[in-house]
Amino acid sequence: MNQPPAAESADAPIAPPQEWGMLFVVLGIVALMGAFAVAWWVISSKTQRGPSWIDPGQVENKKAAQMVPSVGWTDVTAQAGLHFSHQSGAAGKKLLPETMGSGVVVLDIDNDGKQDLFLVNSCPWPDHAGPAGATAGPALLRNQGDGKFEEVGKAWGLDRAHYGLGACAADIDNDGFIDLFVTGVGDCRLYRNLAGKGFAEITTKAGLADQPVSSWPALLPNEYLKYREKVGFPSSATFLDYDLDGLVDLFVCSYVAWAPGIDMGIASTLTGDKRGYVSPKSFEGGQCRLYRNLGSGVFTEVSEKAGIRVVENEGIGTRARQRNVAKSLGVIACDADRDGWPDLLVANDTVRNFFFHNEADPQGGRRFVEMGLTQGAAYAEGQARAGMGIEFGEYLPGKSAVFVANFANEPVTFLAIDAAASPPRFADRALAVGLAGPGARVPMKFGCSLLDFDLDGRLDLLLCNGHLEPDIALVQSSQTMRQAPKLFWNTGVQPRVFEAVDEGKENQGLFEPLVGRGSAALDFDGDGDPDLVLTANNGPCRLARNDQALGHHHLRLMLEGDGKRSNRSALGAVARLSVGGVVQERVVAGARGYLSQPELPVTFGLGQATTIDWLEIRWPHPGAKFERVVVEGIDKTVRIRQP
Ligand SMILES: [Ca+2]
Ligand SMILES: [Ca+2]
Ligand SMILES: [Ca+2]
Ligand SMILES: [Ca+2]
Repeated sequence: MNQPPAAESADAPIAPPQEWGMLFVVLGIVALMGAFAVAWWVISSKTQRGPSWIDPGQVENKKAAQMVPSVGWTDVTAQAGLHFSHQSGAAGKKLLPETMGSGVVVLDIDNDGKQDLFLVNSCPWPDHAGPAGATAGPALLRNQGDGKFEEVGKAWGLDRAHYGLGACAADIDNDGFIDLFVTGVGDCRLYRNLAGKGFAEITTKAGLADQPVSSWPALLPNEYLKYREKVGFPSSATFLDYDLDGLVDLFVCSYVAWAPGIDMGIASTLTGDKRGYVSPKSFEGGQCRLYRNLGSGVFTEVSEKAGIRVVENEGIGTRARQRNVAKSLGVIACDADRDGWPDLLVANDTVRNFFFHNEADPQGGRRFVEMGLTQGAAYAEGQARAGMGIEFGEYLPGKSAVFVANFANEPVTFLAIDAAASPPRFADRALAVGLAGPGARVPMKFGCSLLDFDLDGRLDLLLCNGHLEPDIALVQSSQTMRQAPKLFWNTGVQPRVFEAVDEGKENQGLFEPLVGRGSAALDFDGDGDPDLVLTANNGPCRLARNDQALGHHHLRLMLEGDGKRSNRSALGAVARLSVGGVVQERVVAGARGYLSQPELPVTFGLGQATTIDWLEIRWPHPGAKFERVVVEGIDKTVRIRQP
């Protein structure tokens, strides 16, 4: 840095007292000149370097930034036997669903303690479908425990193709085996796990087949592009037990009011000559759905009654039309105010985000009240952003936040939660915590996952990125179709909590650019550290192995509800662990991020510590309190059943 001239005045000879007045004037002028010089330097260096963005905090947290661990990540996709490649069906028509897929769910299909994978697939449009049966379906990959997965989709009855987007998993009937829900354009599917031996589709039997999320007529190849009846367009979905009756219920996001004919009827261009993908702004909104699990294998829609439908009046007075607001892509169930009842946060694309507060329904049972606007969750910096994936977790001891992955050149939304306020309040502090700088702002973000990759006890943040327009680089210099994922290490130091991890050679297995969409953390190799599976749009998925060798210890918990008071998957359970006097909190939440769900077991990083102070668990049932649990030893996964 240039030394301002003012510094040179320190070398001037000491003046006699009577000349001090004059000296001060001279010093003042010199100091002013110095200040101008510094200002000029700052301005000119900004213009020379191009970016108009200065990332505050980068300097003040320099010490923490220098400590960012580089653990090494290896791309083990091929050697682990993952040969899945997503098929978007894109063939030049530029239909919106092509840009979106797809998600991944981590689940243990056979209760052997090893985490398996379900990768959602889309499919070709009717005019490019080819011979029946030629289209690749989704992939179900069983973890063999030797670092490899075997494809069991066909044997397990999960190989039927459809235009799939997202998925989520939980034990819907409390029989001890995890079940699966898959969203798709006009075709959602619910699969029951047959005692760890296969899946049976029960969409119709469960009452979900005739629902708005599942409407899609048989389409003729030469006519479907003219079809203008609205087609169910769900995206992310999650199971949660919103009324804590021990049965997991189902929340399904809805993107926009879409049909091929509506899409094709809207003019859109990126480069001026060819058709481009239509912005979600050009479509009407959709409506998220909540289905209550009745316990008899049937789900019933309770969206209206439970306050899930969000509308705005278009027009004034009696002639006003109620318009659906939702353009939802991500959902997270989290107990924002820590009253034991799970709330919902929904990331919307180009419109305000929703905060559904779980309250007692005066008519009995539970309901949600959408209060994003009054509680500070709707906007960031007063603006609606293009929200995609959403996450929730503890970023500093005792402090939790909601993270939203947004569009290219928009910061990550970081909503710090004031849980003490009733109802809870949210404040966007992305700038302060380091998630508004270029590394987090420039990429086109879809997936987001919180994971403690270095097992130091603090949750770090992964963003999975990729554009949707193959030609984007022609019109935007900051963008490319394939983009590198970003990983932010949690420094544990305020205000700037997150520092980017170096994308050097030893980390290339993670940071190699892809057209990223979903992301999910899992410990696939059983060594205790979280690995990552990333999905790509119209391309192969990636399994990145975490090669950390920091000597940090861990404790993993596989929680299981009793299936009576609490749901068997323990969705909504909270575990707290104290190590060295610092308390960490982890929640079992179901779906997280974009169209995806990570493993259900929770990981506590213990750093250098070899013993824990205590562990306590709060099971998800009304009036539950934290209860101490004794665990012998560390560096292992412990299965804990609700007593
Ligand atoms: Ca089951
Ligand atoms: Ca329930
Ligand atoms: Ca960490
Ligand atoms: Ca691992």
